[in-house]
Amino acid sequence: MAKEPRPIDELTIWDDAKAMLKKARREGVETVHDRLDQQTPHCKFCELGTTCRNCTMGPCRVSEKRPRGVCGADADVIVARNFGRFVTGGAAGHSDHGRDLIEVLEAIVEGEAPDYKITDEGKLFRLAGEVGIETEGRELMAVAEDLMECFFADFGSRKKSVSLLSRVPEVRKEKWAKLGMTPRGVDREIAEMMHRTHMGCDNDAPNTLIHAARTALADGWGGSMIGTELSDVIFGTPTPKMSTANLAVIKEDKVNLLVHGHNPVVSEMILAAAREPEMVARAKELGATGINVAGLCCTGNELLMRQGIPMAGNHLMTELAIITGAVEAVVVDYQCIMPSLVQISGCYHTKFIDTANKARFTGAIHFDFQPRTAMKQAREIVSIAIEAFAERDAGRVEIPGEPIEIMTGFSNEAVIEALGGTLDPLVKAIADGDIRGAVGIVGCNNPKIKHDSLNVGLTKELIKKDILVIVTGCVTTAAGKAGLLVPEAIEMAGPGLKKICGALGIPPVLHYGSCVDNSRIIQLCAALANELGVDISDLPVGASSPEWYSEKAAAIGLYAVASGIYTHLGHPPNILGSETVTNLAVSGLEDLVGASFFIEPDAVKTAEMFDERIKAKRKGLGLSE
Ligand code: NFS
Ligand code: SF4
Repeated sequence: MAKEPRPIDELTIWDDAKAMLKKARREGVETVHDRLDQQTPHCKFCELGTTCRNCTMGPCRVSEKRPRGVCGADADVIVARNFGRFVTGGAAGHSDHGRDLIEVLEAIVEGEAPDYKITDEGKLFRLAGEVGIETEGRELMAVAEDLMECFFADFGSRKKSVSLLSRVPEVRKEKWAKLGMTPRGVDREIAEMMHRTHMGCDNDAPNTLIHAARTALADGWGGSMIGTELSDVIFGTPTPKMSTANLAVIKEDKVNLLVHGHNPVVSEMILAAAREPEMVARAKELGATGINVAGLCCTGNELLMRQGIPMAGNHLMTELAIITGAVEAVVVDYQCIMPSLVQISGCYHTKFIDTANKARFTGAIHFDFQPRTAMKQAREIVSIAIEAFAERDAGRVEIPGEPIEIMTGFSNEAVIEALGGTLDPLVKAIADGDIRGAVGIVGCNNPKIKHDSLNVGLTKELIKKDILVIVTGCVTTAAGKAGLLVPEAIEMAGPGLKKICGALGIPPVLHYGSCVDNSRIIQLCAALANELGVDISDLPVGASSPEWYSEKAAAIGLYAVASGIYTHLGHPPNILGSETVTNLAVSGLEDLVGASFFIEPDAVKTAEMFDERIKAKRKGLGLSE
């Protein structure tokens, strides 16, 4: 018998989402929430992490009654292997995205990418200097070529450590070296994890977890960081600007094109094509007043940070955006794109267009998007969106609410510039206790958690306690819709943050970019630690992914912890079937790397935990409250 659907009020905190969920039910459109209902209760073994499918002597499910798989692996080994592969999936996703940026840089250097250029030359030279490339008196393209080679080599097997470890405090690097946690090459760590977790290899759970941390570090200080830095080089380093968020950024009178996925290589070109006068003219011929490019998820964050495009929504809004009936096209690259979007697009006039050979969707219009032909392909894609406007059924259009203002564009470069060129004012504000500490709230939505309730709840609790919040990824839209990303949000903050952010004219919650841009946060932590001459684990900082769902979020969480940052998760990964693994994650890692995970589903309690931690760290640094 089919279950009763859960009441819409329990699914999300947002009015725009509720309106579209009602419309979905009215129009018989199935959403992620309906499918979660169909899938629950989940398999207990899988939830605990105690299922193994790594060979065909199995699959095996271990429990107290049957404690070992056919090969003899126990729960500790199985859980550690599963978690190791889970984290590795995330590291692979981020890092392969990073590699795509290196390939665009390569195409620029070789003159094979006429539509892309090096936008931030200064940053390219700075980066080259950081990784030991000679820059003095050299041509831009010669340096770019060396940088490209250096970053490609970071993926391989010939280095002792990835190059941007140059940013990490020495004490931290020594810790990693001692533990065998130094990330050597991105692809190497990923491949080694697959090797270790083959039947009959790494059968010691803590040892597997150390390598999981090494793989995650290869993502954070390698693949992701390269992704962020080269995106800045190619598309420009973000600077503060205003924009808007929620479903009302979709415009009834315009051709609406949503970009979804992660890679700015695609979405930047789509935006450029949509801004061309010929394109706009054609849209007007069909009765629209223009073309509106809006963002979903992380590629939305990329364009928001650099170009100020509006954000239609985060992960759990992606289906609902199409349900407005006003979206002409959804253009995707890869990651976090629910395959259900193809079916939902099919319920409306919406064209679903995929652009990556490594992320194809059955039923989609496919483009093999290449740097060499990018602009030509982008024009074709935008044209498909424009022509779809004629097919829109006005009777089915419903766009809820009004857009909310947000401030974006806080790269480290922009922050340091706003501070007058150095970190000193930030250090002083922390020392004075105006900013008691900082927490990065990052990551996803998960239909198991009331949409954005924790993302927003935790952010509000922390700023009340004068803890600066930095957001990326899907938390961005959450914070934005809650009115937390504007300077006026200081009214919701404690007195210290109110004073400092008020003086600088910035919000108490800073938007730092997409999920790969979490590398900006660890870079800032490293810079602060270096400035103070301490380890990252000595800083009054934390990280949180309250509503996480993805392998990438697990990789981010683990590289944060391994970098020395105390990290909160709103719900546990599938590791609870092993006491060894669970204990290591929530306490044992503290002894090894000076930080651990903590799991807490309540926003107020989580904020208290961070408060305690920050108090202790401030004390450790000799700072008063
Ligand atoms: Ni991050 Fe971006 Fe969103 Fe989560 Fe997905 S879009 S990489 S994984 S869901 S924040
Ligand atoms: Fe079972 Fe061992 Fe094979 Fe896993 S590796 S499926 S536990 S026999």
